[in-house]
Amino acid sequence: MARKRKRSLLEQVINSPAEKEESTSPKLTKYWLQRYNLFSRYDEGIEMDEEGWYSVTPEEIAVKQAERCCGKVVIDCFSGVGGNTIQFAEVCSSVIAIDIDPVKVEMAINNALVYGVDDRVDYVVGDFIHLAPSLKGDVLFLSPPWGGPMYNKVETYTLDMLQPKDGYKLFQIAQTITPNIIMFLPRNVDLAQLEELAWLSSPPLTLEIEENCVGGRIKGITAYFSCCAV
Ligand code: MGP
Ligand code: SAH
Repeated sequence: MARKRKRSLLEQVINSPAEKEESTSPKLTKYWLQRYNLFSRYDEGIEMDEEGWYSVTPEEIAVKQAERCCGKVVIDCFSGVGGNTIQFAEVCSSVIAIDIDPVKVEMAINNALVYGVDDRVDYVVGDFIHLAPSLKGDVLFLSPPWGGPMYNKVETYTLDMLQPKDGYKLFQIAQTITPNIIMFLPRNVDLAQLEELAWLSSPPLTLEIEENCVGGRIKGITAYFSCCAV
């Protein structure tokens, strides 16, 4: 009996999506080791793919970002496997979660179910750039692709390196929806460029910059733009 239980536990570990990712892609090991920082409920059935592993916002950071949006309608424009979407859904009135990759959206739906918040999220598979003219919300959250885990190989990360459009263009599109814009960016981002985004806006926007740490290590920078307090 004991031996049988041991074998089935081993099978569970080998068959779990995390172990599959880890075994096929050793470069993801460092993210897998941080899995409970990414999702505290990781063991309850969280699903990830390669880009999800290196892009998901750690839960502690996502909670903090969401606290700033209590009661609002938030558009999570690059929602990935749902690290931010879940935390927005916990405290916001509703969330529109957009991702261009249908596999990510399936995973995000599964992950929101794990956290029991799926009923407060509307999922859209699509390109944020094309969808923008039809979107309405109080706060826009942008955590776009940074160009992969090599983003930190340059000393200063400039906004033109963001994808799928450069940061200036993304910001311009975002402003057609709301002035309340939150961007999650690399820790080596050019802060002067963020200030430029704020004061070049008409009317100029307020900007608050937050350094986001987990376990004493900086993971990213959050920029909160607003015409008034978000
Ligand atoms: P990291 O620098 O790849 O990991 O990403 P870590 O563990 O800090 O590596 P170290 O060896 O430098 O200590 C740090 C965090 O940035 C990740 O947990 C993600 O939240 C975020 N992140 C990383 N990338 C490559 C992206 C991205 O392309 N898009 C978004 N939105 N977030 C990213
Ligand atoms: N904040 C997310 C991670 C986002 S990673 C989390 O915590 O899980 C960036 C995401 O942007 C990827 O999932 C990628 O599929 C998506 N993406 C890339 N181009 C896009 C576009 N044009 N429109 C919408 N999503 C896009």
